[in-house]
Amino acid sequence: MDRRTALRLLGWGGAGVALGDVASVEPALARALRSAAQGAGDPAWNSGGPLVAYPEKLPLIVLTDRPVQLETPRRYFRDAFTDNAAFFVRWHLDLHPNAVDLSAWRLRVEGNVGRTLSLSFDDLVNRFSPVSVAAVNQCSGNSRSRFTPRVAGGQWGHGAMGSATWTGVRLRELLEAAGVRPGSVDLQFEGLDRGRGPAGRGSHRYLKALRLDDPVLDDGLVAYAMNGQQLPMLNGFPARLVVPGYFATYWMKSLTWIRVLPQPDENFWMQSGYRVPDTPGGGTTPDNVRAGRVTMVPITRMPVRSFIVSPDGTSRVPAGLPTTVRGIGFSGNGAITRVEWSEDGGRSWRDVRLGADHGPHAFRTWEAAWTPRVPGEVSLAVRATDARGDVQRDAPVWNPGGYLWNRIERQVVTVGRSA
Ligand SMILES: Nc1nc2c(c(=O)[nH]1)N[C@H]1C(S)=C(S)[C@@H](COP(=O)(O)O)O[C@H]1N2
Ligand SMILES: [Mo]
Repeated sequence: MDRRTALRLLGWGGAGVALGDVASVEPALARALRSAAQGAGDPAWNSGGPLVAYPEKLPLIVLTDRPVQLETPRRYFRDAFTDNAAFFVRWHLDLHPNAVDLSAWRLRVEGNVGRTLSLSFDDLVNRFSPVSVAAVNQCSGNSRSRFTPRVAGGQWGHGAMGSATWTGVRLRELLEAAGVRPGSVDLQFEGLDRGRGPAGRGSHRYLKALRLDDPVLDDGLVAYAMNGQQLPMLNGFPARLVVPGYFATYWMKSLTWIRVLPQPDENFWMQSGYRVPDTPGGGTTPDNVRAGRVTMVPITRMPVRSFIVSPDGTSRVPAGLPTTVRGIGFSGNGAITRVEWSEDGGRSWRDVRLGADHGPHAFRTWEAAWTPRVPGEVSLAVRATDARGDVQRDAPVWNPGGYLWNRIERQVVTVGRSA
C-alpha cells in the first residue's frame, strides 16, 4: 500500500502526517505509513507530497501530476551522480510526450541558416562525434518553499536537482553544419510538449532562447544519453539540450526544433517567465517589486550551493563515537574549491574532505569525520566556495519568481548517550 492509499483509508487528504499520529492505528498500517514517510525522506528537506512511481521512475515525491512534477528524495543525493530513475521531473504544459516514434522523429535546425538540417536519431548518434559532460540540472525554483513571504509556483524542497553524465553532440557542431547566417541574434529551442500556459499569453508551446554571442553555447550539448542510458521519457527522450552551469529552464526536453532568429526571442517564457532582479545575488523586496523599482533580467547561472545528506536527523547519533557527515556541493560559476562544515550552527567552521572531481559542473561529494561530544541537539551547517570565489552566505534571498535560493543549509541532529 502506498502512502496516498493509506492516507485515503484514514480519511486524511493532505500530506505531512506526524508519525506520532499513527500510534493508535492498526500496526501493519502504521508500519506502511512509517516506511512511506521515511522513503520520502526528511519532510524538512524535501517537499511534503506523496511518493508515486511513474514509468521508468522510482517512487518520487509528487508536486503535481498534470503536468508531471516529481521531486527527488534526499537519500538519492549520497552519490555524485543521480540515478535516471530517481532524477526529478518538471514540465510546464499538460501534453508532454509519453511515447516518441524514433522512425518519424527529427531534430530540425532551421531559421536564419544556410542549410536547414533535419536529423534522425541515427544521424545524431553516428554523423557527429559524441562528447560527454557531467553537469547538474537544477530547477530555478529549487527550494522555493523556503521563501518568506511565500511566492507562487511549485513549492519545491531541495530535491529539484540532479547530476548526470550527459552524452551527445556539441551545439556548436550542429550550428556549423547548418551555417548560421550573419545578422542572427538568438537561438530558440522547442520540444514536443504542448498545452495551455497562462491564459492569453500565447504560451501553448514552451520556448526558450539563448543569445548567439553567449559563451555558454561553447559548452552546450544536444544530449541523447544520460548516465550511459537513453533518456527517460519524463526527462526528455529522445534528446534534450544541456547547458552546463545554467539553470534547467534552458535545458529543453524532447528537443525537436533549434531555430536561428534574426531578432531577440520575445515569447512569454523569455519576456515574463524566469526573470530575476538585476541585483548582485538576484534578491529584492516585495516593496521594491510593488513600487516597480526592480529591473528584471533572464536567469542564467546557478549560484554556489551545498547540502548535508547524512546524518538526516531521522536517527540519533551516539555521543563519543566517530561518525561521518556527508553531502554534496556544486556551482554554476566554476568548480567547488572548498567546503566547510560546522557543528555549532555556523559559528565556527572546519574544512571537509572533498570527494572525486567529476568536473566543474557536476556534484562534488564531501565528507567529514565527526565525534559528537555531548548528548543533546546539535545544529550542523555547511557552506561551499566556488572557483569564482563566491561563498554561500547565511542570508535568505527573495525575488518574485522564487529563484536562486542558496542560503547556508543546516541539519539538526540529536546526539544520544552511547551506553
Ligand atoms: N520541453 C520542455 N523542456 C523543459 C521544460 C518543459 O516544460 N518542457 N522545463 C524546463 C525546466 S523549468 C526544468 S526545471 C527542467 C527539468 O528537467 P528534468 O525534468 O529532466 O529534471 O526541464 C526544462 N526543460
Ligand atoms: Mo525549472
